[in-house]
Amino acid sequence: MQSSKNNSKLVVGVVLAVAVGLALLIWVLVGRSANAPSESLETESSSNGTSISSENGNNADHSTDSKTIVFKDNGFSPAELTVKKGTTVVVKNESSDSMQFSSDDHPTHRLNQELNLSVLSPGKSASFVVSKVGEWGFHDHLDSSQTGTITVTE
Ligand SMILES: [Cu+2]
Repeated sequence: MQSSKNNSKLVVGVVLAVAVGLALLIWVLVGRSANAPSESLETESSSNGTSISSENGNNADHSTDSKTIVFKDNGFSPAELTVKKGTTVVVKNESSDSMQFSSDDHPTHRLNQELNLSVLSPGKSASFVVSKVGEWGFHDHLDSSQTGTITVTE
């Protein structure tokens, strides 16, 4: 009798354990499948959100990838520059005189007019974005002996 009681207790215990195990398993599975879409939605939406903003940020960073040409009393530095199409080229006047960054040819500046900037006093800078692939000569319009070349690639 005692052993059968113990056996039935054991059986009840095993059944309970299995039932609890199954319940846990179902809970986990249901929880996962229920969580999975919402999680992926959340990550999708958040990754979309962040990817859009970060892509925009990155694209902005990439598209506003910028190179600087410094103009000093001894000329342009660098005088020869290769950049990708879409690059912003910043021209900074660190010389002691005003200068005017201009496309060749002097004095008409028609080779690539996107390079033409207005006069920069000492310490000032300005920029332009290159969109035309090619090799473009430039000069300081106020001292046309100062020259350089921007090569724009795809
Ligand atoms: Cu000129």
